[in-house]
Amino acid sequence: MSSTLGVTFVSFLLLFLSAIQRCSASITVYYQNGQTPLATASSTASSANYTGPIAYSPVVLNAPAPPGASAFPTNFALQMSSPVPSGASIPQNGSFFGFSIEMSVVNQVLGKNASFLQVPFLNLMANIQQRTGRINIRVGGNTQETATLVNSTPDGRILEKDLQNVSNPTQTPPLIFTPELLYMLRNISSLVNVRWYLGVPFNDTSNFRLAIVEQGQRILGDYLIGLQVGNEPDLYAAHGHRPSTYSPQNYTTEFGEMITAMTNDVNISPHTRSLLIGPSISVVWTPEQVWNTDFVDLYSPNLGFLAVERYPTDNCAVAFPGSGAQYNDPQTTFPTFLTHQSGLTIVSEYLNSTNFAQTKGKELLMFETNTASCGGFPGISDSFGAALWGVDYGLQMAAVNFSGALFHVGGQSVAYNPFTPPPTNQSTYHQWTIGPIYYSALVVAEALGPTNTSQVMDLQANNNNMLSPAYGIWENGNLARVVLINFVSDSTGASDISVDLSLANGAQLPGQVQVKYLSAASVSQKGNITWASQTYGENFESDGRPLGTENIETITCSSATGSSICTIKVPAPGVALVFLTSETAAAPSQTFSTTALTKTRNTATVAPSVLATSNGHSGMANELGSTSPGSNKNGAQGRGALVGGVMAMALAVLAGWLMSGARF
Ligand SMILES: *[C@@H]1O[C@H](CO)[C@@H](O)[C@H](O)[C@H]1NC(C)=O
Ligand SMILES: *[C@@H]1O[C@H](CO)[C@@H](O)[C@H](O)[C@H]1NC(C)=O
Ligand SMILES: *[C@@H]1O[C@H](CO)[C@@H](O)[C@H](O)[C@H]1NC(C)=O
Ligand SMILES: *[C@@H]1O[C@H](CO)[C@@H](O)[C@H](O)[C@H]1NC(C)=O
Ligand SMILES: *[C@@H]1O[C@H](CO)[C@@H](O)[C@H](O)[C@H]1NC(C)=O
Ligand SMILES: *[C@@H]1O[C@H](CO)[C@@H](O)[C@H](O)[C@H]1NC(C)=O
Ligand SMILES: *[C@@H]1O[C@H](CO)[C@@H](O)[C@H](O)[C@H]1NC(C)=O
Ligand SMILES: *[C@@H]1O[C@H](CO)[C@@H](O)[C@H](O)[C@H]1NC(C)=O
Ligand SMILES: *[C@@H]1O[C@H](CO)[C@@H](O)[C@H](O)[C@H]1NC(C)=O
Ligand SMILES: *[C@@H]1O[C@H](CO)[C@@H](O)[C@H](O)[C@H]1NC(C)=O
Ligand SMILES: *[C@@H]1O[C@H](CO)[C@@H](O)[C@H](O)[C@H]1NC(C)=O
Ligand SMILES: CC(=O)N[C@H]1CO[C@H](CO)[C@@H](O)[C@@H]1O
Repeated sequence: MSSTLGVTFVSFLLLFLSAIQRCSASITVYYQNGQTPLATASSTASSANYTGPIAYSPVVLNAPAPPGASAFPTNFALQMSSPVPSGASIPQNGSFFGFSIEMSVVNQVLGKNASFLQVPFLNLMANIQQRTGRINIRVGGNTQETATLVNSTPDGRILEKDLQNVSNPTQTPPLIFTPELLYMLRNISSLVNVRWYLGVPFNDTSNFRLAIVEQGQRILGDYLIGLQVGNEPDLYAAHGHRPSTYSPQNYTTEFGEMITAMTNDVNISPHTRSLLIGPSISVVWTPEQVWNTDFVDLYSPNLGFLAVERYPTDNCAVAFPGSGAQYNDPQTTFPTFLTHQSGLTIVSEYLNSTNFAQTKGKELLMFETNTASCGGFPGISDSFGAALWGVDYGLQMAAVNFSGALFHVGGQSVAYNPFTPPPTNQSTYHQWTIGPIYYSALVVAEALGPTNTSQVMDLQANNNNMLSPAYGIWENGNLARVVLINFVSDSTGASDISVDLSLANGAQLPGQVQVKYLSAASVSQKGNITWASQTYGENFESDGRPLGTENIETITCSSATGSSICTIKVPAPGVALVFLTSETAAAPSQTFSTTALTKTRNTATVAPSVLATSNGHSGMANELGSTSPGSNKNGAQGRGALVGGVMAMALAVLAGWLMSGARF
């Protein structure tokens, strides 16, 4: 980064600090995924004196001490099978790792309306599309249940919250939204290949509001891939949405009522009726309790996907003081995320269900997840440790036959967002904040790749040491990549691991392999995470494009003993993605070679190449631009010609997404 940007950034910081000082001391928490009965809607940030939005909390925790050499062997061998070993997962789609966006914040995250899209969001999705061909996103959450599609809103916005009419203990405000919201999703899909899951309101089974289904079908067409019926129905009773006796059988019965209502609606096609998703339960019921109501056999033709939702822990005691929730201390909770055990524990309750789904010919999705419900933990959810956790947990879900996982985006009042737009009234001088989970998404996207054939297996590496997990990825039936994770934080280098990779049965690794690293100095670091040396910076620094030059390392393997061994180092902390085939050299990346222009000062640039290759076509040049001011490779100062599809994006840009840091 140039010093100019440094100076500019200091001025951002000053503005930000003064903005914080003007902020009120309490933060209203409306967008949470509340996992427990909740009593109040307000809270203060947990950090001692910080009162700004939780999404930008400055809390930094202490990294756990390294375990020491006896507990953590740092040099180990990993011998793998070249053909797919038994126990590997079902073939996974490249789009396995997706996002869930709370319905109430789509007008912050996606755009203001169908012609004013958030360019940083488009860029973030384009980065992933490069690697996987497509991205699956769910729009929904607690706020979907009472949402109502209306023709227009009084002030012309696409989405409004009726804060006066909060009627339940989760403090979830009813939403009204217009068809423009769906056009906005459709317009996004014409620029980047995002497919959408929507939620159907389920608060009122005597009067289903199916307009979102009718309009979703009409407006989104093939970009509509699923319709969630009921969000965490096992919490309905606790949240006062159903009587306390509400049971899995009641849910199954109501699901059938929904199908009947859809069948009776001439505006809903049989195909659309086959996209339903359930039971999306949290932790109060077990999946088996629902399966045992015959849910899947009864509704099989209508079930597009099966789903569950899960957060490993919660921060409800802080988000909702007085709720009676147990307080989880962030510092003592931090190590529970810095271990392979976290993912293993979460998936353990679903192993029977992923098997069950296979026997029924269905795919099981983790429909909403993240580090911790009720906003996550500042210091954990926004740290590099969460990026490592997201990679391990994401791959673990893939390894045990989940078919997709959606990481939740909750807005300014949560710490776990993969990406956060600036507060609305700071959008003229602040950019987006890219969180650790977005980096996890990039790593998992590249680990799985775009072929939809990747089979994943937990290699139980290092004698199944919980601090150094590894996964093998077989593509088209052959070992293609290995992911090595080091959860330990140790700046001395003493806990860096060194892994001797080799193939079983006399098969030979190539003479050299390529490696991409996910890095930061410590598991507690916030911001400046790098993936193959590129970063999205710190709070408020990103327009959605990676900064810096991509660096893929080449490791020469040794064949001294007759069988080739590739020794891969993984720093403590870090992740290494090792590409074992020559096809690797084309490791996906993205070129932003041209710049869409606008007259507006500080306008985000867009990548015409993204448009040119949108909707599933990857394979761009293996070169990345830089967004640093002064670099004309990719800066916003260009006056490039507008060609073809660029026009569409230019409209979005002209509509005025402002970013700082670029100069004219
Ligand atoms: C931005 O909006 C918030 C919430 O409405 C307010 O508390 C804060 O003072 C505003 N900040 C600025 C810089 O206007
Ligand atoms: C933070 O708040 C505590 C009281 O809660 C106070 O004692 C301390 O001085 C404050 N620190 C700063 C830096 O303002
Ligand atoms: C879309 O939103 C932008 C920004 O708020 C606004 O200027 C524009 O008028 C809106 N367009 C429509 C068609 O509502
Ligand atoms: C369901 O939500 C809608 C919209 O908020 C509301 O009008 C309706 O009264 C609710 N129905 C029930 C049974 O809660
Ligand atoms: C749940 O099912 C029981 C048994 O069929 C029934 O008596 C009860 O009314 C149902 N409750 C709801 C909320 O549908
Ligand atoms: C697995 O799920 C099926 C279907 O619900 C159930 O019948 C079976 O008992 C479960 N097995 C275990 C070990 O939980
Ligand atoms: C995942 O599915 C594959 C294919 O059916 C199976 O071999 C493997 O054992 C399953 N893994 C788990 C953890 O259930
Ligand atoms: C994965 O892709 C296949 C088509 O290639 C599709 O049928 C399936 O539904 C996809 N699964 C998910 C979870 O997107
Ligand atoms: C992968 O699956 C998606 C659906 O999930 C499909 O759209 C895409 O064409 C598939 N890609 C390949 C290479 O088969
Ligand atoms: C992030 O990187 C910038 C630019 O290199 C540097 O000024 C800043 O101190 C870094 N912050 C952290 C937390 O490493
Ligand atoms: C976006 O949606 C609007 C409908 O609101 C449509 O008129 C317009 O053509 C779309 N724009 C693009 C770029 O697809
Ligand atoms: C739909 C609804 O319940 N609207 C109510 C929202 O709250 C205001 C103020 O209390 C009432 O006047 C509305 O009737």
